[in-house]
Amino acid sequence: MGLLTNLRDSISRVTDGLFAADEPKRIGIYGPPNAGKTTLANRIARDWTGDAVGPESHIPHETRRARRKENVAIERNGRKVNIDIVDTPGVTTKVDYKEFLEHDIDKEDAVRRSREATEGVAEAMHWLREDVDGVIYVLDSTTDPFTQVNTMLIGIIESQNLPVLILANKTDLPESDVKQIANAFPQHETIPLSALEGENMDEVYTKIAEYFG
Ligand SMILES: Nc1nc2c(ncn2[C@@H]2O[C@H](COP(=O)(O)OP(=O)(O)OP(=O)(O)O)[C@@H](O)[C@H]2O)c(=O)[nH]1
Ligand SMILES: [Mg+2]
Repeated sequence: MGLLTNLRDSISRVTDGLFAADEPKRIGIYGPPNAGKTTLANRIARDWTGDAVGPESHIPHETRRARRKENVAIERNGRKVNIDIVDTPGVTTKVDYKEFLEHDIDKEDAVRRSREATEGVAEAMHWLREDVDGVIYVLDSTTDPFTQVNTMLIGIIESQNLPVLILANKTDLPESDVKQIANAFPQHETIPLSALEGENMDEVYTKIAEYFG
C-alpha cells in the first residue's frame, strides 16, 4: 500500500512538473510605427513584472530591433497565461531617412536609423511567419486604419491562423475614433485603450488571458 502511495505521489510530482514547465506563449506586438507598441509592452511588463521593455519615443522607428520580455505571468478571472512579449519595430512599406531629419537627427544618424529599421522590419516579418503563437495588433485610433500595411499584416496573421487581438490605442486623445478601426476589421474584436494613461487595461488583460491562455 505504502509503495503504491509513493508511486502515485511520484507520478503526480512528475505530471505537476510537466505542467509547471509549460512553455510560455510567444506574443508579438505588431502594428505601424508610433502606434504605441512599446508604450503598451512597457505597461504590461511593469504591471506584471515591475520592469520595462524598451524606450518609447514620438520619433517614428524608435524600436528598430525586436525586444523581448520573457515569462510575464498574467492572471485574470482564474485564468493564467504565461507570455513572452516581443515588441517589434513598426511595419511600413518604406523607411525614409528624411523622416528622421524632421526630428533634428543628423543625416548620418538618420541613414543608420533607417537601415536598422528596415532590417528590423524584415526580422519581425520573418518571426510572424515562423515564431509567434499569437499577435497583439496595435493601432493609433486617431489615424486611418485602412492602409496597405494593416491589411497585409492582418491577412498574414489570419493565414497563419494565429489568435489576434486588435487594440485601438490613444483613446485619451479627442480625435480618437475606435469605430473606424472596428469597421476596418469587423472579423476581429477591437479593444479600445490608452496605453499611455492606462485606460481600459483591465479589459486588455482579460482578453489576453482569454485569447492566449
Ligand atoms: N496620447 C497618447 N499617446 C500615446 C499613447 N501610447 C503611446 N503614445 C505616444 O505615441 C508615441 C509613440 O509611442 P511608442 O510606444 O514609442 O510607439 P511604437 O509603436 O513603439 O513606435 P515604433 O517603435 O517607432 O514603431 C510616443 O510619443 C508615446 O508617448 C496613448 O495611449 N495616448
Ligand atoms: Mg516601439
